[in-house]
Amino acid sequence: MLKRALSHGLIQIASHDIRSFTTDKHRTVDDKPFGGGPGMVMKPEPIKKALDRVQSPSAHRIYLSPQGAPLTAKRCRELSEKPHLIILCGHYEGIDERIIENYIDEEISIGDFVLTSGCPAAICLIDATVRFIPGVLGSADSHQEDSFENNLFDHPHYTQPRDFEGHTVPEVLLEGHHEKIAQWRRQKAKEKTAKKRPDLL
Ligand code: 21W
Repeated sequence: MLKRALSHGLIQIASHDIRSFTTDKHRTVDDKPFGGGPGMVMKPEPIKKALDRVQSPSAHRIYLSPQGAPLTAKRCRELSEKPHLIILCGHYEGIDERIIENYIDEEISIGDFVLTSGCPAAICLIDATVRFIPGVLGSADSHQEDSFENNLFDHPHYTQPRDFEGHTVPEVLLEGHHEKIAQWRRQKAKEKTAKKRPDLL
């Protein structure tokens, strides 16, 4: 889907290696934390240089971190309307707090679990956001119908064969009664959501 959005000119993506904004021989991007403790912290200078390089008047700067606000479909839709996102990914224990305080508009997390860096989170954020850009999804696969936007999961899906290892397809789907099918799907969507994610209802 990202490939489609790129080839249709609906989005542009560029990635920038913060190490290429260093000036020392060893291309140092991290150092020991002031105050002591385990792990390394990303130094502010190469990050600031990288941010300056990609800055534009319309840019919205996001820092991905486990301490950010949890990402939601609503926020993805809002972000999809912004003309330019700068997504900063940390590594090691994180980045120097002065970058976050002074040069970041918003700190986002993708969930309560620990990744090794912000990079996989960036892929998730980009993927979930690009879906909201008009023309990226075909009209058949409209995000209007998605769970999290209407607080209901999708109904179950079935395809051929009718009998898979003795497990059959619900009769109602084979009878061609469209109103009955719609009613059954609404019912199943509710049941599935109530069972798996009662918090959404
Ligand atoms: C993981 C950085 C753990 C720092 C207390 C003190 C970006 C992420 C990330 C990472 C730590 C996101 C610790 C969900 C994520 C990310 C790398 C802190 C341990 N705890 N969304 N020290 N989860 N993760 N180190 O991990 O950069 S968005």
